[in-house]
Amino acid sequence: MANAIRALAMDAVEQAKSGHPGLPMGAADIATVLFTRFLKFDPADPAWPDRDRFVLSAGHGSMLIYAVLHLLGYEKMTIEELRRFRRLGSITAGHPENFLAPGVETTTGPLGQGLANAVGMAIAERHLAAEFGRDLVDHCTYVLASDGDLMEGVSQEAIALAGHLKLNKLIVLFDDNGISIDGPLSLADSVDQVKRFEAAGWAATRIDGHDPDAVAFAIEKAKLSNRPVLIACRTTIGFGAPTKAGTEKCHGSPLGADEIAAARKQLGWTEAAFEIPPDVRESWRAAGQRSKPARATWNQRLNALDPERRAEFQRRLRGELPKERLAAAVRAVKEKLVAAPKEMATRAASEVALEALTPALPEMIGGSADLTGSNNTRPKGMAVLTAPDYSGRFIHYGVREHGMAAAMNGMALHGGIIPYSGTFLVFSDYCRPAIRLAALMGCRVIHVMTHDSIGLGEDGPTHQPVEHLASLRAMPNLLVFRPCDAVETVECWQLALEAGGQPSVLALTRQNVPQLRLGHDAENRSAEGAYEIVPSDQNADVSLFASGSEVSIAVEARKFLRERGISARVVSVPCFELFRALPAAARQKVIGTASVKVAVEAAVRQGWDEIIGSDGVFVGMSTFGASAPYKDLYKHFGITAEKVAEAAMGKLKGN
Ligand SMILES: Cc1ncc(C[n+]2csc(CCOP(=O)(O)OP(=O)(O)O)c2C)c(N)n1
Repeated sequence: MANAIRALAMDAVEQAKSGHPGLPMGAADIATVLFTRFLKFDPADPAWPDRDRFVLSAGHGSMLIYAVLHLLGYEKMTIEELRRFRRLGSITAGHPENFLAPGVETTTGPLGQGLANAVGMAIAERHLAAEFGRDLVDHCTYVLASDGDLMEGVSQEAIALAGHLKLNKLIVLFDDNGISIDGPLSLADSVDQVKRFEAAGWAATRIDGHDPDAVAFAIEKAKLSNRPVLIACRTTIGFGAPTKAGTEKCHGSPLGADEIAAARKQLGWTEAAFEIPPDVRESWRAAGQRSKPARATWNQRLNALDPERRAEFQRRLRGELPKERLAAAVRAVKEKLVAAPKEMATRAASEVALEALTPALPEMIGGSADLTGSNNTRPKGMAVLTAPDYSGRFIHYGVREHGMAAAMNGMALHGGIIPYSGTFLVFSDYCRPAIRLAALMGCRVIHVMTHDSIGLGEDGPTHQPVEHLASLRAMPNLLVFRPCDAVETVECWQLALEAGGQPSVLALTRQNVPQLRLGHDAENRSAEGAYEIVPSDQNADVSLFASGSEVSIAVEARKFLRERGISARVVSVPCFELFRALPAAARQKVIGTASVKVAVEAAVRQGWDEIIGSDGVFVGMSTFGASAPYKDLYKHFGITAEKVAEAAMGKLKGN
């Protein structure tokens, strides 16, 4: 049965003239034992909520999972798809993409991410089991990880968090083949992975990955563990390839016709390319049916539930929001803010929003990378998720931004949870690889990123984001929100939650900002991404565009201009991506017809030209910041109402 995986991997890579045969051939025995004896799943319902999760963290070995899904009888993974490996329009992409192939739990390829996603999946499982009971939620998360996965820094964050939280239903099978692209691992690494995992609170063992009984015994034992488990499986990369096995030569290129023919001989595999002997196919198909009874009894348990509870569980798993509860919470906060307008930091406004949103949406699981008090992500009364009690809804991720962001992806992919978390905006760089995958996969994860400009003040340029907004805005399918006051902050939270298939970043201030939205708006004015927050008295000479804390500066500049007989309007731009999604005419209406367009943002100009044009005036940053009280910094860098007004007047004169 394992040779079927090997043959399909060799054949598909050969046909595509590209791909990675080494890992599937080396890990075929491990995968066969796992999928045919342990993994709980049903090809007839790849989204069954209580299935075990399998994450191929080493995504370059994609042919392993494609072969397995095909052999098990996943309907969409046909032999034609395997023949079309890595071709445009196939579901067999170069690296596994969860949104293409049912049975693929997460998109992997960037090493280390899958392992860290799996930690999030395992957290989600424990949390939902605590909430809904083990009758409904009781499954394992398995990972196949390679040397590369374990060398990546994010793996350290992930395993440390998993060990700390005692995620005992997380089992990592390490394809311990001692080979990476450059050659033997000894060129670059001498870590004892068993000791490393043990030091992080895992149970760890070393076995022969080509001995099915040893693999089975280790998994059986792992299932009884009270800690997460590493099973280091010693394997030979490219097992079966006569001259290339055990070397980097079979890692990432087709073996070639001669080597494949010789491998077939060595493995005793007489079938033609892409053909599977009937008895082997039958055995695989039978393995695919193993968990049918388990799914049937699970369905019975689900149907026996109190209808309200069942509906809530199903709503959560579908990722559907409780629309009325959400709308009521948003309305209540907006009314409260308008009744007693306050100057406050948008990070504090976010906490006010969370105090209303999190009771209304039990699926929201918060957290912070050791900046809880600064990010304001833990509303009063939100219990901490801990190893003794997984029912808590706040996660202390530790100083592990990358691991946090990747775990959040895993939680969102698991389903039933909307993860949100916190760190400083400048450390979005530390989360970026995981945010990128969230954007690619369409995961609803919400990153609260505070201290969003030089406005954080004394901590200085190491902590002051300058290029981060532009770089995040450059990422497809990511929503970057930068609300200007408390009311916009609540609106942006609502939009982030409602964005089902998109991750969001909420860039929030450390410093206080005035409340600019003083009347109650039933509708969400931030929803169009940009809107006129202060109109001009007459036809505008100047349009002032700004985001976040700089909107109030633009409003001041408008007054300044008015005193000089110049009429200006102010447009708040809380979200470029939503604005860009408007029809051209609507966009044009917001941009307006004033001859002078000025944008103000305490960050670099990049991106603003799509609103103000290349002849527009930009007031912002072009260097790193500095360490000083924030008001001094705004003056020093010329981001003040006077400077904005002067820039507008200068341009008007030039006209
Ligand atoms: C973050 C990241 N860096 C680099 C790569 C490119 N890459 C793909 S596989 C690999 C290493 C291969 O070694 P190993 O993980 O041991 O896999 P094996 O050779 O055993 O298949 C590298 C560097 C990647 N996919 N992701």
